[in-house]
Amino acid sequence: MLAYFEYSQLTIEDKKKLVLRNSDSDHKIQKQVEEIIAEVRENGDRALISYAEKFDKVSLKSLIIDEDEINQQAETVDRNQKRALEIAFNNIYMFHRYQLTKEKQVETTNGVSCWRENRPIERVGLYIPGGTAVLPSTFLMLAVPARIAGCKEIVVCSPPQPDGKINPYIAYCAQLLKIDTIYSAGGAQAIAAMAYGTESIPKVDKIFGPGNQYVTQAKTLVQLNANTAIDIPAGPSEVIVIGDDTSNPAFVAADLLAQAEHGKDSQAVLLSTSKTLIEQVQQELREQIEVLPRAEIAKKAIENSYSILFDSKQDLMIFCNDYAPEHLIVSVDEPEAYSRMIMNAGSVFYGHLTPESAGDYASGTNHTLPTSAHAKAYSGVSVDSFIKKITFQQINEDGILNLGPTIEILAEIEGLQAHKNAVSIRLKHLQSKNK
Ligand code: HSO
Ligand code: ZN
Repeated sequence: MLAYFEYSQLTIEDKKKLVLRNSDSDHKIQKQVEEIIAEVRENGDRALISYAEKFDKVSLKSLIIDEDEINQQAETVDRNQKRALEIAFNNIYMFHRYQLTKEKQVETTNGVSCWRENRPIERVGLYIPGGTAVLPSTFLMLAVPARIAGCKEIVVCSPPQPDGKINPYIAYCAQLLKIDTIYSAGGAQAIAAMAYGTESIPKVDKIFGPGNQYVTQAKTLVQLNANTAIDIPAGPSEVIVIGDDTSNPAFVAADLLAQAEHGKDSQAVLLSTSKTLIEQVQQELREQIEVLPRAEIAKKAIENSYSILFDSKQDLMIFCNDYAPEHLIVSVDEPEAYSRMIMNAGSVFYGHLTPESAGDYASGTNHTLPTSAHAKAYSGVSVDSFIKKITFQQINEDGILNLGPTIEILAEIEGLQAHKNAVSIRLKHLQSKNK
C-alpha cells in the first residue's frame, strides 16, 4: 500500500522526483480567484453575501457575528471539551510568551548606540477554515501569538456553517481569546475582503491561516497586488517519520495515518534503517486504516506516499533535509543521534511517546508550519510573525567625533557628497563650539 524504495537503488532523478511535492499550479484556479477578488473589491459585503449563498449554501443577513451570538454558541460546548480547549490555550500561551524578548542596546563605537525594539503589526487577519474539518486549534495557534505580540486589531474570518451560525468550538476559542467579533466569510472571498476591506470587514496589514488551493491562490495574489503581507506560502500537509529497529510499528503507522487523514493530497513518508520495521508498518497501516472514519481520504494520501530503506543514518538525513518536511517525527530510542544532522524541518518530535498530534493541539508549539520544502528557508508561525523589529540609534558628541571620519571616507568612495556633508557639518559645528 505504501510504495517501497531502497535508497541504494535510486538514481539522482528518482531522488529529485521523490522530494518534489505535487505543486500543481492550476491557471484555471488563478483566473477564478482573480474574478472573485475583483468582485469583492467592486461590491464589498454584497459580493460576500452572494458567495456565501453560492459556495456555502446559506443566506446571510449580516456578515458580522457579534458577542451575543458568540456567547450563545460557546454555551453549547460541553465541560470536558471546554477544559481541553483551555488546556491547549494555556500551553500555547505559555510556550509563545517566552518568544517575546527584549534585545540589548549595543555600543558599537564609544558614543554610538544601536538597538532594536518590537512593535506589533497593528491590524492582522486570521483565516480559520471550515471545509471538510473545522479546526478550532488553528484559531488558537494564530490568535494566541497575535495577542502576545499586542496586535491592536485581530480580524477573524471563518466560513458560515450550513445553519448560518458560528461553529461552537470556534466561538468558545473566541471567548478564551477575548475576540468579540467574527466575520462569516470563507474561501478566496474572505482573503480578498481582509486585503481590501469591505463595509463590514476591516482591511488588514497581514493575513494568516491555512486553506484550500483557492485560499492559497488568493493569499499569493493579494500579497502581490494589495501590498498585504502573508504568513507562509501554504501547501498540503506532510510528515516524515524516521524509524529503526527500536521503533514501535503501531505507533509509526498511527502517526502516518494522522497525517494522511488531513487530505487526499497530504503526504506521509517513512524513512527507515530497518527493513523489518517497514514491513511491520505496512501491516499495521492495513489494519489501522480500515476503522478510520476518514479512511477514504487517508487511503488516497497513503497512495501518494512512500517508504525508503537506508543503509546509514547519514544518507537518511541527506534525503530528509532535501525533502525539508513540515513535521519530522524521530521515533527511535536515541533521537539525539539525528539531532545535529537535522537542518531543514518545520517542527520536530523526538522519541516514541511524542506524536505529531501533541504539537497539532496542545503541547504548546505552533502547528502553522512551512510545507512543500519551504522549511529550507521559512520558520513556522510564532510571536515574531506578528511583530516588526525597528532599529534605533543615537550618537553623542564622542560618537560623531569617533565615527564621523569613517563615514566621510565611505561617502567619498561612493561619490555621495551630500552624505559626507551631513557628517562634516556636525564635525565643524563641534569644532567651533569647543574652541
Ligand atoms: N497537522 C496540521 C494541523 C492540525 N492538525 C490541526 C489537526 N488539527 C498542520 O500542521
Ligand atoms: Zn494534524
